[in-house]
Amino acid sequence: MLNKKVEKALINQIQLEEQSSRIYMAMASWCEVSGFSGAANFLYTHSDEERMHMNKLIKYVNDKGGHAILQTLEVPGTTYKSLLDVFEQILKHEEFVTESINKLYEIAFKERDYTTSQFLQWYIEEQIEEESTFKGILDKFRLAGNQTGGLFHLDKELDALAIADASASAQ
Ligand code: OFO
Repeated sequence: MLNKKVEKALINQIQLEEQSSRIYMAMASWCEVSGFSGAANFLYTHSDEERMHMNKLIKYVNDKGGHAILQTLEVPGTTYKSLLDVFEQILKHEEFVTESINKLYEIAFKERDYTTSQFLQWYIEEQIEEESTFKGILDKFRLAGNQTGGLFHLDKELDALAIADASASAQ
C-alpha cells in the first residue's frame, strides 16, 4: 500500500504535470497564431510529453494501490510579449518543476519509500535534460538577437527539434 504522505505528494505532482501540459498547449496555440509554426509544433509535442509524464505518475500511483485523483487546473496565459518571453517563462516553469520533483523525492526518501524514490529517478533525469534543452534554446535566442532572419531560422530549428522529439518518444 502506498504511504499516504507519498500518495498526496504524487497527486500534487500529477496536477503539476497536467498544468505543464496545459501551459505548453496555450503557448503552442499563441505561437501558431503569431506566425511561429516551428515553435508551435515544438510546444505541441512538448505538451504531449508532459501528458505522458502525468500518465506515468497516474499508472504508478494506481499500480501501488493508491488512487490517482485529478485536481483543479489554472487557466494558462493567453498572450506573450514575444517568442523569447515564451521560452524564458518555460525555463522558469521547468526550474519550478525540478524543485517540486526534488521535494517529492525527499518526501519518499524520508518515508523510507525506496520504490517510489527509485521510480522518481527517471523524473530527476528528465528534468536535467529538459532544463538543458531550454537553456540551449535561450542561448540560440541570444545568438539570433532581434533580427527577423535570426528568429526565422530559430523557428525552423524548433520545428526540426519537434520532429526529433516526436520520433524519440515514438520509439
Ligand atoms: Fe517539463 O517535465 Fe514534466 O513537467
